Amino acid sequence: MLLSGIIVGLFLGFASGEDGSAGWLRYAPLPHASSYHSIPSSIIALNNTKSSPVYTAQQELHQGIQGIFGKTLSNGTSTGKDGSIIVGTAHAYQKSYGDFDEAGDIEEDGYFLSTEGRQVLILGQNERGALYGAFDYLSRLAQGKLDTVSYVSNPHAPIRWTNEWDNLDGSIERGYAGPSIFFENGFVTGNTTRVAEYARLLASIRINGIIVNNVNANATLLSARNIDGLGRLADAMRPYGVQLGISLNFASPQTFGGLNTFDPLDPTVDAWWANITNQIYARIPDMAGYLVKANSEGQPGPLTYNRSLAEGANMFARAAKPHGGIIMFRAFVYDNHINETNWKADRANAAVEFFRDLDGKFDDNVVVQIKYGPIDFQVREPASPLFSTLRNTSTAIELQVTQEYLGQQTHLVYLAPLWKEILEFDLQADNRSSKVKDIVSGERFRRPLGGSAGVVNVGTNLSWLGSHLAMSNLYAYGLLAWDPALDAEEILQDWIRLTFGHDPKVLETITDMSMKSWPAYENYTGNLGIQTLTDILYTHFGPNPATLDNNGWGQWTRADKFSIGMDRTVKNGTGNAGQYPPAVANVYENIETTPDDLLLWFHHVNYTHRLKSGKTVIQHFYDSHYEGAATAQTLVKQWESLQNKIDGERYEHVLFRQTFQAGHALVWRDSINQFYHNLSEIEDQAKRVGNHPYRIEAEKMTLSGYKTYSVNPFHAASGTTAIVTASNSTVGTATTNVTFESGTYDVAVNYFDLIGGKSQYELQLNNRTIGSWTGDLEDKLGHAPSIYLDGHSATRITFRNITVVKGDLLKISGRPDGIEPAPVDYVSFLPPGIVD
Ligand code: GCV
Repeated sequence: MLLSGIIVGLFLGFASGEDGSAGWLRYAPLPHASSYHSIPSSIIALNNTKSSPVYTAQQELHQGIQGIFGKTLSNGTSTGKDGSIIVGTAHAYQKSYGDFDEAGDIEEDGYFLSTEGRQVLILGQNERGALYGAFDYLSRLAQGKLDTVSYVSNPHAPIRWTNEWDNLDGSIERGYAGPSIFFENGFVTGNTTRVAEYARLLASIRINGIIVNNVNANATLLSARNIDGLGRLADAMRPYGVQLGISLNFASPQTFGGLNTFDPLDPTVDAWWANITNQIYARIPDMAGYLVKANSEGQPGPLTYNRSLAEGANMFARAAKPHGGIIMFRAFVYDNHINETNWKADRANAAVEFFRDLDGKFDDNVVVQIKYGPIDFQVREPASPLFSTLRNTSTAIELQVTQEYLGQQTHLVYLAPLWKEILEFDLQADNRSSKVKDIVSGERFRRPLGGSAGVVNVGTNLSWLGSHLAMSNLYAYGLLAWDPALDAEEILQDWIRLTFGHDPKVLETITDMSMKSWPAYENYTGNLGIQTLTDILYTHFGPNPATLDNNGWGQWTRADKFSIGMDRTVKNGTGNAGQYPPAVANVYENIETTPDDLLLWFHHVNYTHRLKSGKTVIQHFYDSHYEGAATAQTLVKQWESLQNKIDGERYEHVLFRQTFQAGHALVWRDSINQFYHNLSEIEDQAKRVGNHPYRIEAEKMTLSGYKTYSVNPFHAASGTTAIVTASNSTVGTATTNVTFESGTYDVAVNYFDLIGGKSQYELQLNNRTIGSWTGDLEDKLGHAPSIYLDGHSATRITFRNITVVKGDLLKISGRPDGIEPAPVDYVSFLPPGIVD
């Protein structure tokens, strides 16, 4: 073994502040680095062309070993290979040194890594594979995994892409980390530094393609200036083996090209696409391909001309084929004007209905890209039945790293366990093992192409995703795209060691926080398969269950006074269960065999229906919202236990978000419980819902310059009412005498923080200032903000350990700003251990 050493008492040093821009590629010094012997002394790179991923690998190895061990390596020569790291393609190695046993086992993009003997061998099937091997080796070193290894690693699937929903004006649809790194003011950005850094991060998790612009695509991307700009992006990414791809607007020949049609069977349209594709490939010969969203959510497509979706996809396929380009054609096609009064109508049926008859009709360079569930990145969905419907078509799974419906990076939700449930789900096509992961790899139905697309939406924020902890999702996405059999917790722990160091307490704490984060979020947002009960008509962030119904979007819950859930059975409902192969269909058709966590996805039941746990549906709703929100409170304490073990900058950043999450989880809990309590009129057996003994409602205080305000939706405010300043220029005050017993309390204020103003608040007890703050969360959090008092803007600030004397005068002063009228909902006096 070339490297040896014993790791004792691993405590990693860190810089006093880290901005997160290095992600997991920090190459922080390994504790006791000097005790390691036999660190390689040189690197032999088998290609020294600067744009080559092998050259990049060499640079990365220099940087990594310098950082981890403080050792400067020399560039070796092919003759003196003892003590060297040899990195390059297997082919180049064979030319210089002769054959090696594993050569035949390495597949496209794969690599061989060996630390046996007197050299380290990192040999890729291609140059990109060599770079992946170098990153893998460095990851092992950085984690102190210094055991001798010798293995081949091959990808599970050839397509491992990210999708970025970046608009040309620099905004990002469903992006929560600042503006685009790719575009600004209608054009490709002039500065590609961050693009190269992003490609580096992605290469280290073996992602090989990025679609750089929004699927809701702007045709002006195809201007000569932008094509040249795309070329610069591709140039920046090429040394990392990451290929560029773009989203296309189906109507481009007409809206941008000046033709009078975009009919895919019109020869002039065909010629137009061939011509523009040739121009793009002339600038970017290794472009990955195109992504197309057609006839979905108002986007143009072939259906306008009564052409099939396959005819539309194949038009692009013909244009890209001579260049080796791939067409990712999205299955996210549905009618968003369906009618809820029709019991049989169901958006979840759309993908299979649109694509079923097209199976086998796509050209062989087309891949149908399918969102993991039948609706849209909800907190829980069953696997899309389209995966098992398309047997003669290549498919890919679309996952979302950006947390559109999952807290928008202000709530910690580690997503690998969710993705694993889908990837490992066995659709049992033809009663044979048909796991989603093996379908999208191409293996199950013997398709030549397949893989994954992860919607990431990084921004210019130095932390990439706006939250340091959210980066575990990007890391996990890449590793699962490479090997979906990996364990979600093991992936997480590698990421933690690389991102935060080796302290066992740090490892244990962030593991625990992350692993319970998805169940907690599901518990306080939407459980039993009812979907994330967010506001689907506005920002997709806070609670608003009523918005899921009574509109054409088809994310219905069908909740009424007595019952809830979508009946998707064949015998009585929309028939969606029947879209699955029989073995799975039978499970979902039958209420007894449907797992509780998908009960309301497939069945419409009374609130008093008993779950397998013996609880009623409504009591389960109440209880799990309380449980989930309680877990969110513990995340703050867990994070605080890491103070001094994490650098100050990242510690404070995460603490701020965890504190926000804890407050917003309470907003979710109370809002959802209040909504269903109001609708069903069924009491919470534990008498918690609507009963808050530690609160003082702002509207019950003595108001001066403040007035009461009925919040919409009603359940977003405690007692349905808040207070707002009477004008947008006068300070308001709300006062009352505290009736709680004297003692020490955490004093929490729930208020609403709107975009469009930065109100200032002061909280006093007997003219003693307890705290003051500004309503400026829109600057501190990247989530989509709201201009209303609602479940998105509702938030909490807490002042801890306040000495209170019964009868003290409580006073809140609010200075409005802009459109924000310093809104306040309530004040809680929380005895130790109570959260209300
Ligand atoms: C890019 C959902 C999102 C949209 C997104 C769309 C899609 O509807 O809310 O923002 O558009 O999915 O995936 O195309």
